[in-house]
This record gives sequence, C-alpha cells and structure tokens, in this order.
Amino acid sequence: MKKKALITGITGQDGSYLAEHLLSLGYEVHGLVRRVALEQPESRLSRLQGVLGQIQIQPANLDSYASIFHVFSKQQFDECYHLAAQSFVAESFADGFSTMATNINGTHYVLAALRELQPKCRYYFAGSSEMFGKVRQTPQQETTPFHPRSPYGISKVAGFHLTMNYREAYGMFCCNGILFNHESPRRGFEFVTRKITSGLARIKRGLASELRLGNLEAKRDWGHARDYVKAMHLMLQQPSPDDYVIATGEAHSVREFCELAFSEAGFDYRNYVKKDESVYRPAEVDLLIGDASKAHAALKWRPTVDFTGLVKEMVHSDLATISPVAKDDVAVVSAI
Ligand code: G4F
Repeated sequence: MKKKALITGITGQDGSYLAEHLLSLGYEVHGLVRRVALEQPESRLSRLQGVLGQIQIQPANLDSYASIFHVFSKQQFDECYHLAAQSFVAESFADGFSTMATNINGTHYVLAALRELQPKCRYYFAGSSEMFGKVRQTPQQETTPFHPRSPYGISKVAGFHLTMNYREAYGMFCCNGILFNHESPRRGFEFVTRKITSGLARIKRGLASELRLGNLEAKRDWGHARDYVKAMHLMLQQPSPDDYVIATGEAHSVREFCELAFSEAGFDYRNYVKKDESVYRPAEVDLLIGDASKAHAALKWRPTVDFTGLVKEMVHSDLATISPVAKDDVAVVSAI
C-alpha cells in the first residue's frame, strides 16, 4: 500500500522539494493550495512544474477551519507536513496581526481537524530557529530557551507549543522541526540570500547598478532546503514523536554571503552593495547557529551541501535564468 501524505505550503520552496522527495519514495502526495493560487498556476505553482501531473491538489485556506476540516473528511492521510505560513520575518513587523492569525490559527486548525478526524495521522510542524531570537545559548539546541524577536518568531513559538500540547494531551504523533535557515535556487526573492543572488544577476546583465541591503553583520546558519526536507520525513518515521534541531553547525554573515556570491561572478561586492537603513528590522536576530547532534544520532541525518556549495549553486542558477525584466520590477524587488 502506498503511503499518503498531505503537504500544506506545497507551492513554496520546502513544499516543492518535499513533494519531489516523497514521490521518489513512492508516496501518494497531496498538496493543500489556496484557491487564489490556482487562478495563477504559471506563477504560483511554478516550483511544482516538474511534479504537477503526479500530485493531487486539495483547495483549502489556512484561515478557514471549515475548508481544512473538509480536506481531512474526504481523504485519510498517513502523514501531514504543515509547512504553510507567512514566513517572511520583515513582513511580520509590517502586519503582525495577519502573520499571527494565519500562522497560529492555521496550525491550530490543522491540529484540531486531525484530532477530530484522523488522530493516527503523523504530523510535522515547521518550527524555526527564529524562535531562539535573542539567543540565550550558542550553539542552539532543542533545550535552548526561546526568546522570539518578531511577530513571526512569536507565532512559531505558539505553533511549537500547540504541536507539543497535542502530542502530550491527546497522544498524537506530532513532531516539531526546528529548522535553521535553508535556501536554494527556489528561495523567494524577498529573503536575503535570493535577493543577493538575483540582484547580482541583474547587475551582471546591466539591469541594475547596485543592491540595497540592511544589516550585513547578521549571522545565519544556512543550509540547503533539499537536505532539510529529508529531515522532516525522517522525523515522522521514528518510533516515537520528538523535536529536532536541523542545521549545518556553521554560521556566516550576510556580508560573507555577498562577498562569496559577487566574487563567484567576478565582482567585488563593495562596489555594488549599498546600506539601506529602511531594510533594518525593529528588532534583529544577530546570530543563529544550530547544534543538530540529536538529529545526527537519532535520524542519521546530515547536510550534504555546505555554505560555499549553496552560494555557488544559487549564483549560477540566477545567472543562468534571470532574464531581462522591466525597470519597474527591479525597483519593486530592491525595495523589499
Ligand atoms: O533572509 P532573511 O529574511 O531570513 P530570516 O529573517 O533569518 O528568516 C528566515 O529563516 C528563518 C529560520 O531561522 C525562517 F523561519 C524564516 O521563515 C525565514 O525563512 O534575513 C536574514 C538576515 C536578517 O538578519 C536580515 O536582517 O539578513 C538580514 N538582511 C540584511 N539585509 C536582510 C536584508 N534580509 C532581507 N530579507 N533583506 C535585506 O535586504
């Protein structure tokens, strides 16, 4: 019997890699997608191009308990990966209310519907290293206290505790992944890594002359999303549910990312990267670096792509694919 999985957020970077991974393992894969995304399949479903014929789309909206309940009332799933969220930290400062509503209620709706209709379904929650925020311990582990620094981080702490509470109160198989930053050529353009590699490609093509960035000194533990989705799957194959940090154990600054990316294209970043105070966050997370030794031991999980490999892959992908765009589009991207 084929195992059946539901992925919320299947249209995103992680959702698309996870769908490919589960299909390669012989799963029947379903993806929860907002109706509005189905109206613009070329752009909204672009990351799923390679697998669209092999997955089943379930229209539903995270803001509606009824629509989520409906999906779980039609189909039984063995595993549910809850990845959907408003995941851009800066946007959560701009509109904390909608980030909190979607991320907290959406997670609660999925858990509540599962409890009601399919309590045996194994559940994965996409927790985040942003939960550590103003870090109390370095490197961060599963036991490091949380101190979130944004509405996004706060919403993820709430989701983490909801997930743990459903495990403890109702005996459900619920796992939290505490994933550190993970990137790829499929990363959204608003996140700093893709902003750098896509901005660099525009500069290389003569479409832009500079790249405006915020805090260059922030340090992140950056891994490859394709590696990280494998850890999500492994968590749900264990004998009992638990929480795991997923990270490379190496931190680099935004400045180092720029330096390596620009030099890969034959440029000196100092000639192109300009500081833009408007991109600074009201509260910053200065340093994130994870200790994934629990995942190494229990899941036998290890990252396969290092920082240099990740930066080079992203640079070359954008150099190969970024096509000339209208000046207006350039302005929109560089304003994020
Ligand atoms: O790429 P970022 O926007 O990612 P951030 O805030 O670390 O969050 C990402 O990773 C989390 C895991 O820890 C996820 F939970 C979350 O959903 C998301 O995927 O920013 C990285 C750093 C920040 O310190 C930011 O201040 O880069 C700094 N930065 C400097 N200039 C910039 C910019 N970030 C963005 N997005 N744009 C800039 O121009």
